[in-house]
Amino acid sequence: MSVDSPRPDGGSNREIDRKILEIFRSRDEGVVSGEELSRSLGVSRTAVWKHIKALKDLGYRIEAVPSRGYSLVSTPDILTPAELSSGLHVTRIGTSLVCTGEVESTNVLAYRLAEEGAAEGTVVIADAQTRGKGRLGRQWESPAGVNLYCSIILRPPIMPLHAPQLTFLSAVAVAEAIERTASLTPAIKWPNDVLVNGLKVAGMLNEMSAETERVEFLILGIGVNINMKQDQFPSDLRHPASSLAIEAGREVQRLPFARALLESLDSHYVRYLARGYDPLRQAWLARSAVMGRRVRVSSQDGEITGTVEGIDEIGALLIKDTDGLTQRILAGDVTIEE
Ligand code: BT5
Repeated sequence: MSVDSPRPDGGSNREIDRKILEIFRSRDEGVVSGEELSRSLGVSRTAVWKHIKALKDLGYRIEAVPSRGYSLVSTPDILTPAELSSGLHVTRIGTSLVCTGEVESTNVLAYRLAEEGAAEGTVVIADAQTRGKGRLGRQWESPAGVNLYCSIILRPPIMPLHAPQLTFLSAVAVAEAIERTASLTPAIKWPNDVLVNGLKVAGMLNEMSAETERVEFLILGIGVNINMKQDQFPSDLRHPASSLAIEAGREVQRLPFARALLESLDSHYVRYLARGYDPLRQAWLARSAVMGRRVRVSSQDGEITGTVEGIDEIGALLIKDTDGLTQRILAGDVTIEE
């Protein structure tokens, strides 16, 4: 696993931080001597001390245990490559992690890295976004320290026509991560808003660079409201929104959530590459908030009202309209009517 990004405090040598944390966690009592750290890592005692200090600055509580060494007392809920990759079981998505403090938009950064040749599965995560992007030029409110903002670089060997299939990957993985870490019941609204108790807790923005016959890369942008408070939401919400913490009635740790998300993304993507779209489509349908429901869809072509019959082989929404005809919707905003 490569862990290769500048860390939020501007330092480098993250690999050593990661190893230090790994050594602490491999101990039952959690106490490790400075000498042992220095020997295992092949660096001087002074270097060990500097790394311990840097970890403390990031919020790790590391205490000196007289005449025995150091003890890791607690871990902050910060999204760093060292923490994310600790105990992470992935083979593609999340094998390279880029974590930064504040960025304009993780999608913009991921797009640039992809143009520069970043590998498939590279994940860009930011603590805050100054100009988080929603769909169609809208803004995504992205305050610091509370939520997850991430973008995944994929290079699937598929035609651009089939790229919308992968938009479902994010929604299914977010829904699974919510089930696993927040004990809530999520539902997916087409194409890929994730709702809890009918309120939007996550949004996705996918972007693509392609030639006629070939996808060069896809960027899956995922924003999840994890611990955002009521007064942090914009007042002009398009869809009633909430956060996992508000719905669960307790704080939700970002780290385990992000790990669960990456593992779900990875396993569904690996399966997609091996077995195609159908398992993903089934997983999406199993969590759909719109199947069989009466909905109104507004798009560039106007509005259609009807009952949702399913999604087709490229991800278009199928609606039986009021005249009994099946309409195929490729893009639009869905409102559930009843
Ligand atoms: C979306 O757009 O739902 C896509 C959001 C994607 C955000 C992620 S964060 C990581 C990655 N990097 C980016 O720059 N973007 C992606 P849309 O369906 O157009 O919804 C946008 C609308 O939702 C806004 O116009 C607001 O009304 C509302 N909104 C803004 N911030 C929100 C938030 N944090 N939670 C819920 N609703 C929000």
